[in-house]
Amino acid sequence: MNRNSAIVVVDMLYDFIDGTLACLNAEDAVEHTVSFLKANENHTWGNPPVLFIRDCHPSNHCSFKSMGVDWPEHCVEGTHGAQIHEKLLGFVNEDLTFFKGKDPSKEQYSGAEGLNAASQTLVDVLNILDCENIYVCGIATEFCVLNTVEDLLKAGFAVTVLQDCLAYVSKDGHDAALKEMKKSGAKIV
Ligand code: VGL
Ligand code: ZN
Repeated sequence: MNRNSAIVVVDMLYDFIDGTLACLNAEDAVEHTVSFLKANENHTWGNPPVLFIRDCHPSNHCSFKSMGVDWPEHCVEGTHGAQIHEKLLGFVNEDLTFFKGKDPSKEQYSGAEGLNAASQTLVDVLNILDCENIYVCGIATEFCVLNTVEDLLKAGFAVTVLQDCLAYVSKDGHDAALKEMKKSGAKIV
């Protein structure tokens, strides 16, 4: 990690950890993420920016089974399930928090489609902060992590995926997504 590095934490939200869409390895992924964040504080040049992605849906979101599609209701705006895990709260900065999935008619798996409170995108803010090397962790490997990583690579960032800091819907899906990200140019560590 150097002064041009940043860490992106994708959807480490209660519904994906122990809620309606609880993913495999989620509690361990949170623990490993906290360890990684703590181990990377207080460099000689300061702390790396930590950017959080938050899935955040209206109750009539198009991805819900009640609407005839894929997922149980999850990360409904204002509910406990949509909150970031408490162990990570000390690292959260409002300006570096990006919400996606608010439009009821659109599925948005990629963190790159999210916006912060000032309507900036993840890529806007990474560029403003002069970050080139992006460390990515979060949930779920084969959906939001995969899509976020692919978009960051397309935008020209060097991406490192922290595999101990991932949780997933299925182990096979996780393994396939890691292969795909590696093929696209991400470093898996
Ligand atoms: C996600 C399913 C539905 C994710 C979000 O964060 O990977 N998966 N919404
Ligand atoms: Zn969602």
